[in-house]
Amino acid sequence: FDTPLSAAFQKQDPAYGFWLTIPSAGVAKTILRPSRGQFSWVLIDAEHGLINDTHYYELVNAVASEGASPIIRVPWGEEWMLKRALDAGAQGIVTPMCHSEEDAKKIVKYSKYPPIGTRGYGPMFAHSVPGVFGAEYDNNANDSLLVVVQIESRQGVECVEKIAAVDGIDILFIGPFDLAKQMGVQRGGEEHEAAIQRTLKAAHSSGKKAAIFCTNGEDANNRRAQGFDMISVITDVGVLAEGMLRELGVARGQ
Ligand code: 3PY
Repeated sequence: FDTPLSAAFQKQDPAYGFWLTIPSAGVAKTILRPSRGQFSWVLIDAEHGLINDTHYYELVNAVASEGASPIIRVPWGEEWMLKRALDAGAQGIVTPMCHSEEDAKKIVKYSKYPPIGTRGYGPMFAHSVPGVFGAEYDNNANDSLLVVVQIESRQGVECVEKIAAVDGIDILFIGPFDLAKQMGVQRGGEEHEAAIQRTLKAAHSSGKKAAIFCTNGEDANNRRAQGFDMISVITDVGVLAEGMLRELGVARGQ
């Protein structure tokens, strides 16, 4: 089954998405509707921000009903956290702080139904999410739901080739903010950028996709030129604050 995100991977362009941190279906739809398919995915962020698992059902449905893939970032790589996000109908799961090959294997195990993994059975709402799966969910979940791990630490980068090679890992997602903090280097500095480029190369060498978080269109455009497959352009709160302040500046004649 193709989700909007996996379909976007088949085009020449990167798959663009944005970060949702406000638990509001209205916010998600307000952005997605006028974008008319230009965003193929939305990251529903339950690691940081205001979203928790009681919001998943409504947000997943809002995103899917606008033709984009709902991707949930769980707070941590715990089996029950992945299970609840998948059961709500997420088409992909992002797990933060993958530091090792063992971490990556564990995430795959938790994300897949037996015999591949140990995911418990109870997809309460996943069948009814608008769009792709319907009654075919059970038979296609293992193959079609994307397993994404974040590379955002020195340990993660040091074994990123091994992480990329793990069967069942689909996408390496760079968290540039945490990466800088965890490495103890400056964001945008030489060491930081080298770690990003190593991760991009490792993903592609293993036939996997590389994703990155950006904070504005210019940043995203640079990453597009470097060959990233999946790019988060901006966050809901970022665009709200910047847009409001920009227009206030215009109103003041600045
Ligand atoms: C990071 O930049 O650390 C992220 O995980 C994106 O929020």
